[in-house]
Amino acid sequence: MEISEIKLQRLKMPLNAPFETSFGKIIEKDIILVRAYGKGKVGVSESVAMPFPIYNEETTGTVWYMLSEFLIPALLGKEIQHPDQVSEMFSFIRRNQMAKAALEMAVWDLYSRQTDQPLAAALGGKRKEIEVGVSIGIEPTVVELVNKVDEFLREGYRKIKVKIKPGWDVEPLRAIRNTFGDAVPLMADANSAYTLDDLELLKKLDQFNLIMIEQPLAHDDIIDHASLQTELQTPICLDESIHSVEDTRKAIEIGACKIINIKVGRVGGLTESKRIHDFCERHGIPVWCGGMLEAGVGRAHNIALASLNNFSIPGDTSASSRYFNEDIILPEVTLSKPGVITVPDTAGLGFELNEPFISNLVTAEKVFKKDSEVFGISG
Ligand code: OSB
Ligand code: MG
Repeated sequence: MEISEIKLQRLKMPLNAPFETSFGKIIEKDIILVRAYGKGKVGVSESVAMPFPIYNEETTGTVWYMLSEFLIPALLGKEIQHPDQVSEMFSFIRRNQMAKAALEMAVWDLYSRQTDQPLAAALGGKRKEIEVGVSIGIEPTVVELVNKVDEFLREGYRKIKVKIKPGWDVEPLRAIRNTFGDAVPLMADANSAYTLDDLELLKKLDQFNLIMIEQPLAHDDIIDHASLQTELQTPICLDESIHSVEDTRKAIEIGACKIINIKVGRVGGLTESKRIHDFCERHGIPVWCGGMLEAGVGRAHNIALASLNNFSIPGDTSASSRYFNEDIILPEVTLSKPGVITVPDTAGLGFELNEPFISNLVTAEKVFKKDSEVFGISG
């Protein structure tokens, strides 16, 4: 396969409600939609970087820059046999996983459309449907949080994840357990808001029988997480600390976690996601598919990935309506039954772009062609 043309579009998309975490509040999505063209087909993907470097060091702007200056030139016009080669072609560039993923995922979609198979099948996924959960931000009050949990449990979501931070941890978790009981699959995500100085507080969370606690300590740490895990009954799940299968191996080797959250953007693409999945499967470590408040294209990629066997814990890929009044794909992502999303069985992502809606959201556009002419309205 050869990629003859790539189009980038930067889109601003309103969220239907602000989403607050320990690192800050997100009020709108600022994404880059990537289209890769080859042999009459087009593959699409979506950059998941935030507009500010608060979850990791990348931003929508740095992804645009890395794609334009380095990644697209490295790929355009090159003959490749399989999308697994793309991450190799990008390996000379340090880090910038979200930028790399944005392009690599479009190539995966293009490949699966060209070979006329669902992306899930191209990745080796066997599940026909995936169980999903929902991630709930830090709410203004415990009552509002409990109401949200109630709403999502009624929709049948199979896992409730709540964001925590110092001062918003024991009380909200206790309220949820007191209201809904011990059977609700519940977890907490701290987004690196604690240190080992908070050990006594973190130990108190064991009483809530959480499925896991996600990334309690620093975004760049595995050592302290390993010490913490020896003190906690609750399994630790790593998110921010894991960027590759090598990070995964080291974290598991030292006992820093018992579960891994795989985000395609954070690890540089679908090939690396699969490697992490396979490594964890061989080592008896369950994985689940995390989210970055993706619009539909990113959501569709997550659904395909989560069809792999070792995605045995419900992920964060909720229905489009969780965050958006209208989505950039058609049909939008819906629950086919309570807490379940059906994996599409048509070629590629199995969703089409909602072009009229997208054209209203575009703030910048750039087209790259094989002969290296660049066209764009801005950059
Ligand atoms: O830590 O998992 C996270 C959203 C943005 C950045 C980081 C995270 C999240 C979420 C939301 O938890 C997951 C989703 O619903 O997409
Ligand atoms: Mg997280």
